[in-house]
Amino acid sequence: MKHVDTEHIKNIALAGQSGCGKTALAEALLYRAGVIDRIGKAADGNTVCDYDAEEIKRKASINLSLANFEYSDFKINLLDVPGLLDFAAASNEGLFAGDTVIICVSAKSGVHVGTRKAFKEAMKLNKHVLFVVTKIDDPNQDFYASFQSLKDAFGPKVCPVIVPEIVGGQYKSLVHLGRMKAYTYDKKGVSVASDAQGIVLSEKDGITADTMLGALSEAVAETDDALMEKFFAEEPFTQEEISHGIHEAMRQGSAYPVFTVSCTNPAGCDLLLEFLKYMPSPTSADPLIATKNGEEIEVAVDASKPLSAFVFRTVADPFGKMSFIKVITGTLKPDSDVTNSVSGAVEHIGKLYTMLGKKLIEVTEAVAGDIVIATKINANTGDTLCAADNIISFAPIKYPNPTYRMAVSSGASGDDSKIGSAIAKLLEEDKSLAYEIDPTTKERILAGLGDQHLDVVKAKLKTKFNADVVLAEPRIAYKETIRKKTDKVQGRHKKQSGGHGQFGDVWIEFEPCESESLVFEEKIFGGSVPKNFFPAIEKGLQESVEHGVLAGCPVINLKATLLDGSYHPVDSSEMAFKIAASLAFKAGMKLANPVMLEPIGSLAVTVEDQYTGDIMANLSKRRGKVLGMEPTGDGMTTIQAEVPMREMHDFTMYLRQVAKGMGEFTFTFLRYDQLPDMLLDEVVSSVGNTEE
Ligand SMILES: Nc1nc2c(ncn2[C@@H]2O[C@H](COP(=O)(O)OP(=O)(O)O)[C@@H](O)[C@H]2O)c(=O)[nH]1
Ligand SMILES: [Mg+2]
Repeated sequence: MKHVDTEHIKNIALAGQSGCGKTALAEALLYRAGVIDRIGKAADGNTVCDYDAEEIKRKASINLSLANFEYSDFKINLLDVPGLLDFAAASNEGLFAGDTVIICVSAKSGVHVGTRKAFKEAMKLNKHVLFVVTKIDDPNQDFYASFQSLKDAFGPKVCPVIVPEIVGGQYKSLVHLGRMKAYTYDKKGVSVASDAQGIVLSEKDGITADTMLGALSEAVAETDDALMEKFFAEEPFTQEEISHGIHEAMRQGSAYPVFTVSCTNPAGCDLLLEFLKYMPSPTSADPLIATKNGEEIEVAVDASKPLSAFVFRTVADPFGKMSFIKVITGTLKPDSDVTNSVSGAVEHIGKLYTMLGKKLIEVTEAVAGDIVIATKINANTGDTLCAADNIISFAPIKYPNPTYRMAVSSGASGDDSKIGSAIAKLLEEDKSLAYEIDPTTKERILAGLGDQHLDVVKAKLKTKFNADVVLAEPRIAYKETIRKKTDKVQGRHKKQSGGHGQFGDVWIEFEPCESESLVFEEKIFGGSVPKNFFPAIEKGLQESVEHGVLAGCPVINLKATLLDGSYHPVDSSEMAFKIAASLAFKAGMKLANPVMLEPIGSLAVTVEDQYTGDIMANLSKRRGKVLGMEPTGDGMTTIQAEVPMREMHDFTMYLRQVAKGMGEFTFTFLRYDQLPDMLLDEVVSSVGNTEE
């Protein structure tokens, strides 16, 4: 690849609902730019961007992939972002690296959850947005309804640039409103242009090229006072003014241009490629937040400064790592030493590559704004690589909270110890995955964004690290306690077998207490039990509280006081007193009104205002208690509640459905409450079933 400067780099993220044609658009653009000579299909598993075995199997993107190519004087870095919400971490990384976000929308169905989500994320990061309506060749297209759905969802800034001429329900040509030319395409995506003046674009919707030009002109007028005056005077704009105006409007963020394409029978891709060069360069992006010497600074893309670069994605495999790096300042060179400001280590950069799907192509440098791949370095996602005299750390990318939890084990056959190290590798590449061992149930818990996410994690553990795992709903860490103080209860162990006998006899009083772990006291007068047996008695009780009398769950908030007992000078032993204590425990618990406790979590769930009613109704079905509601100021509301943990396993998937992909929540353990009686039998039998 030849040298390109920062101004000639275009980082473009393709985002939107899964299935809306992002991977297909990347394919069509690569084809039209002459990089590939045939268009692959998701259904055939042969696209450039969906090359991972799991993507081919699922016929959908699950990873962020990169396609670099040159077009006229420009280097285009296309980032194909997965649309499925389960893989939102990859989407956040893609939107971080892209300077322009192309949001794809299908002409068949218009705006979806994934469209809104992509738009919202792009707005949060202040990226430039462009809409591309795909599938115009489909017999079921309804472009003008889809276009209207864009306007309804994203407002008057949605601005038509390339729109179709629909005749008899099918698209006939694509009209470039700036040029007032209609393009008809052959099978290879080569077009012939004709005059579009006065043509009817959709008879059904009563739309002509002139009405659409009016909408475009309005957006253009917004960019400049002189143009606005001209617009109000109803003087037509020159082509030059329109063309310049669209680019300017996009740069200023005062318009979101809409293009129309077919990705499979390529049409409109030539016009989109031409437009790519007008898209903002990396220097137009908002500066990044970083820390330097403990102070927060802003860093803009600038090739003339010393090196700083951000690792925005990592791919782990057993043989080493592949790091995706965006250079922010300076130039990153192969065979050079850089400092990792997060780990403090000096890292040697070997070769550098650009990428075309899975194909690596060696490059000799990466200037500020460019995206490259380094292999076999130690850096992790979120690390900053910088010059030794310019130690800075960029703020990490924000990731969604992993809330969907499953217990992971090697099943009947395998070796659980292998799982931990394989998962540790995946944690390096996937920032929306979490792993912990539950302190009570001792289960290994994997947390991710949803069932598909963990399903892919499971498949990767197998294919990459040869670890076979089984996922199951996590057990709930129930506990037991007592509600009543007992009188003193006897535990007497006496056995006469042959020579030596065994004898231990204790009287213990049990009562509830504040402390979670067992409190043991003794109030023995006159040596009815010799002191040296106290530790054995306490140990007997400690072991006993591990398994309560209701369902065998740990007993908490219990105080035991040793009041009396008796001993035998020959037959008494530590073991005998330990057993006596456990007998007293068993007898005492039954008299002390034992109850089951369930863990309660503290929930903070944020959704768009209109869904709060649904969520509150649902939380009450989950036996939740709503404590309060607070608007967050951007059309969202946070609901605070306390909900039993056993009712929350499927909340992630529920919330996604109800909140249309826009909800988020945190849920953390708060305390134990008594389990309602009506659930006692169910819980006792379920705990019994899982206890081996
Ligand atoms: N007819 C037609 N099919 C398309 C077009 N774009 C995408 N598709 C098909 O729609 C499906 C989903 O496309 P894909 O690119 O994988 O969607 P993604 O999830 O957004 O990456 C695939 O079967 C594509 O072949 C298009 O412009 N026309
Ligand atoms: Mg895709």
